[in-house]
Amino acid sequence: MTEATAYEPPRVWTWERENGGRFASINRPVSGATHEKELPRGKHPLQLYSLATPNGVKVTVMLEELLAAGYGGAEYDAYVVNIREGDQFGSGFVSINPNSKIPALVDYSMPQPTRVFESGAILLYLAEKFGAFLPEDPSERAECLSWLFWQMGSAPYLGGGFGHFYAYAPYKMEYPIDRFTMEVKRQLDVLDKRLSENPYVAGDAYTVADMAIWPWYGVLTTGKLYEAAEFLAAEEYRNVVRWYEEIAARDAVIRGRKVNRINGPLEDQLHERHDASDFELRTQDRLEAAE
Ligand SMILES: N[C@@H](CCC(=O)N[C@@H](CS)C(=O)NCC(=O)O)C(=O)O
Repeated sequence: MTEATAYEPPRVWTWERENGGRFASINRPVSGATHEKELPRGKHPLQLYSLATPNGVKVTVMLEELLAAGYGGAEYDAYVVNIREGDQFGSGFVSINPNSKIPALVDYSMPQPTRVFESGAILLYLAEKFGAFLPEDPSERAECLSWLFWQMGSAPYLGGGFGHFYAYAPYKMEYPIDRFTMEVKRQLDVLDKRLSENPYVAGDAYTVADMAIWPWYGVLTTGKLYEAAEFLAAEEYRNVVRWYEEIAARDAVIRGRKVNRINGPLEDQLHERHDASDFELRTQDRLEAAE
């Protein structure tokens, strides 16, 4: 192991505004709004404020799956929250998520508008609201919720740990990359073993647990997340790859991945989603051609 530059922590930490990391310009050690900005509101009961990151995609896939399954009440308006530009610190967004992270949802079909933040809470809220993608049998439900919460507890090691130090930190450091690579490979192995015995994470049925885990650990195996597939020898997790490919081919997943996407091919970017026809008419390639 190479010797790192010695860092002696001061007695009390102080905030240096520019530490060089990818998100250094927006990250702060305090919470709350930095500016006044109302949230837009569309015509549907469900209003989503998000971005097509792995955490955002979980929710747009769930909403598209609900609509594909015939739950018309899941119609939604989706707006971009550009976290690189600090939109998550606008007063309207902070009022629906005091933690200033996407995704956040407001359900106006309730007696009082109901805010939901944390992607796992949103998936569970929608699954319970519509009675879908969450098993009813108590034992099967427990298995599904165990994997849903496994994702919520595990992904910060993948994103905030591995992804940050492998892809975003201003320079490569062996110790944290080594430590988090070990943990992420262990998590992939947990998942691979589970998927060697079951078609889906919670068992025989496709559930919110798959929707939560897939955008992180599934997409990781393709190299599209942190460009790390080769480094992690991701192709060795054959059951995860099989499960990734099967879910990637679902129509609702293809649609859900496009919503609130502001990077990549223009035909895959649907910045705002207000209607099913938007996938045909309002992706960025169409909008820019019409200008
Ligand atoms: N545990 C949260 C994590 C949400 C999260 O980390 N969102 C990121 C994007 S994937 C974000 O909004 N980051 C903006 C920031 O940290 O300022 C969830 O699952 O909803």
